[in-house]
Amino acid sequence: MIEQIAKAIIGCNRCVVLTGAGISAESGVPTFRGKEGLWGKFKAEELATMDAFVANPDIVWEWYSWRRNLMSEVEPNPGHYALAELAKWFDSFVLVTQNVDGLHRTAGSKDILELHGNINRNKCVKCNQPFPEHIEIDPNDIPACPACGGKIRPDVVWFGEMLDAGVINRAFDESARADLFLLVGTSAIVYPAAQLPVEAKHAGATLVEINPEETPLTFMADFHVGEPSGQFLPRLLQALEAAVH
Ligand code: BJW
Ligand code: ZN
Repeated sequence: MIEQIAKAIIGCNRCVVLTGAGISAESGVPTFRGKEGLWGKFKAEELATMDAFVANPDIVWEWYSWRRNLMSEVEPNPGHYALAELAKWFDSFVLVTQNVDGLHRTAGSKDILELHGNINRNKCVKCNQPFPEHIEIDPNDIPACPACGGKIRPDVVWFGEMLDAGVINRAFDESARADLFLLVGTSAIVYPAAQLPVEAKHAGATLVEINPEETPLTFMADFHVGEPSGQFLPRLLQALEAAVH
């Protein structure tokens, strides 16, 4: 199948990739769902919502501080590096990620759309003004916004919150124009991100899903690769080289 996928890719000019927590799993970042997922231990609704932050800002910050520390210690894996290298095969290559860990940038990817923000940034919960990033937050002494006194929160997108309009609109535009869409390491259940591959497919793109598990979108994929992305993506690069030499 890998040769078939390589052959399909060589005919394509515009690629959009959507990644989720699974691409960073092999770097040691826990995913959200599934047996080993983050939310097996912590309840999502209790942590990744504005209601949770208003009720228990200290608990929410405990969780984010723990994840920040964890993410500051991990490195990109072969899957991230392979995606950075894959860009050279296309006229246009846009990497849309739901992840907040910044590992695609560290791996050298260029055109990145971070749909759910970045865990290293901070902002005011009331007026949204940015607060300096990479500042360690003490969950028991959360800093106040210099402009309005609101509590500082991580600059990520919680359930029930709108995604940045410029970012999500560009992701939809690029998806509608793509001739190849790679869906990598996401459970494809969180919207609007999970709508992007659907748009691409409806506009005629070839859809390739790379995920050891099936998802609600597997049925519409032209190819489903049931392997970890850190193993498959480097092999895909080799198959592309082999196909043109
Ligand atoms: C591997 C692997 C390996 C493992 N290789 N693969 C009802 C009530 C309220 C809201 C809604 C509702 N119905 C719909 C909504 C909308 C809601 C939504 O979609 N909910 C669904 C759960 C139903 N969406 C929103 O609220 C969004 N905003 C919005 O819609 O605005 C409009 C609106 C306004 C007001 C009201 C309602 C709507 C915002 C969504 C924000 C999501 N935020 C989070 C947290 C980000 C910050 C943080 O990191 O803390 O984003 S939640 C979490 O899920 C995180 C992720 O980015 C996102 C997606 O998860 P992902 O990445 O797919 O991870 P997993 O763990 O689910 O999957 C990992 C996959 O990897 C698995 O499939 C594995 O098999 C695979 N894997 N190892 C390859 N080695
Ligand atoms: Zn403020």
